Amino acid sequence: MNDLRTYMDQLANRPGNLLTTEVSVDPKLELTRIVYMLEKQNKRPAVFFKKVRGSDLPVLTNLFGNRERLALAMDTTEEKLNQVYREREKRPIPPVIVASGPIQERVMTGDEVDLTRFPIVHHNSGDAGPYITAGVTTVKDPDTGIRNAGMYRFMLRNRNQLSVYLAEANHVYYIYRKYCEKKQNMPIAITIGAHPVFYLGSLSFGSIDTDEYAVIGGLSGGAMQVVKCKSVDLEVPASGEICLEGYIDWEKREPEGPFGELHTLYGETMNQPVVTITAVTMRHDPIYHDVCSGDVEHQLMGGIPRLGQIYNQVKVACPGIRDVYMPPSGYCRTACYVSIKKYVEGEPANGAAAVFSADPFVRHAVFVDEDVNIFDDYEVLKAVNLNMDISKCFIIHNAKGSQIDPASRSGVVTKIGIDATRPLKSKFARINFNEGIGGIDLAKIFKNSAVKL
Ligand SMILES: Cc1cc2nc3c(=O)[nH]c(=O)nc-3n(C[C@H](O)[C@H](O)[C@H](O)COP(=O)(O)O)c2cc1C
Ligand SMILES: [Mn+2]
Repeated sequence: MNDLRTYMDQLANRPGNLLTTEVSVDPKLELTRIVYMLEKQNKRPAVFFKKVRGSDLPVLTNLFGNRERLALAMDTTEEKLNQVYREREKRPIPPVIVASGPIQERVMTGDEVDLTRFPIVHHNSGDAGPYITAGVTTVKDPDTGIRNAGMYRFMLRNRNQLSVYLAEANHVYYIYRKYCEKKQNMPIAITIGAHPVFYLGSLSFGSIDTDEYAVIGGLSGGAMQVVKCKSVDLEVPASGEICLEGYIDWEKREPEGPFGELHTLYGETMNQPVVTITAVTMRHDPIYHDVCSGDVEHQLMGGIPRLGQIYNQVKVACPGIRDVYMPPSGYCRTACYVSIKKYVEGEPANGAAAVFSADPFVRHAVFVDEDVNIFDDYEVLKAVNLNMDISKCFIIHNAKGSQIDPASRSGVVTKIGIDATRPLKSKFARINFNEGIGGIDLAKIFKNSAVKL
């Protein structure tokens, strides 16, 4: 796995993909407004703010703002991104431990820890405070010792404490519950800033027994080099920028939020665990990485890693599956489009059940025939409007969803599988609009028309 800087150099050679500025910006609201303004103009560059008020560190944000950059992170093209991700995900490569790495060039412990010196971004005015949004958190299952990684947001509380939101659907929540049952604090390591493939792999949607570091190795085509943390029994990428080491208190829960969520609405204040930071390690000149919340990048980057697992599970129900996609119109979470070559009637209902089992966040699973382009909402909607028969829709009540989904009741949702495929045996034949047009010359026919063609 390369480092973040190598990747930024690659971006610098791709027009429209990396903007930099030396003008000092405020990490409270101003920084995010700049990204949102660019977004409104349909521009989605990563933005590198070299000077940020109140901190010595620069901030990189919106790194994952388009699929082109996500594909580049995986050394592939946008067209092949989904397929490449799910294929490489199946070939994990375990990490190797190395003696030292840039992420530990500087080490601060005890009273030296001061989180307020980082340019932690306050994204939106309704947020409860500044939030770390681009941290990959690593923990270990206390029973199996298997490593788990994922992205969870952290609210700044004071010099050495954060609040963390652990969604009940995620592995980390189950692991945290195991520690609580043992009345033990859960050691954690938060890596801020690393090559984007590290982020994409941490978001992989495999089983709880999968070590996401091995997935990252598989995605990048080589073992990840990791260093042992200084104050906890965990490992982090040697080539990372910043690491916060500490633990989640098994007893303490305090109000966290509101926070402007990925679907652009503010969530409710929730009682969530408290994190104490015991050590900070970083490079001599670290880059602080941020993900712009409520923005396309949050939706896009989290969407892609979910698709591989959905694909695999649906394939059991629908052997003729072609591809899956979670469109930005559903915030890359609530809706899932699946294209299949249907061999047997009923496959879409079984397939929808598979989608829901693979990803608790999906509420609407839409199945279409293979000739429908699932990357085009309009095409999918046309298939729904033409073929959907409500009596054949598959509804599942009271299922596990997402607490921050506005349509959920404390995380419990009702889901629908929509069969928008054509019946295998239909009495309706399709019009062929190309039939017999070979000999027709429009210019000749309308040569004398009052209004020209
Ligand atoms: C930018 C971003 C922010 C996220 N924030 C959170 C969060 O605050 N809490 C959470 O539980 N999941 C959050 N997620 C989703 C998890 O990272 C994701 O579901 C991951 O696969 C969970 O891994 P795990 O099941 O191994 O714990 C976020 C994802 C992204 C892309
Ligand atoms: Mn996991």
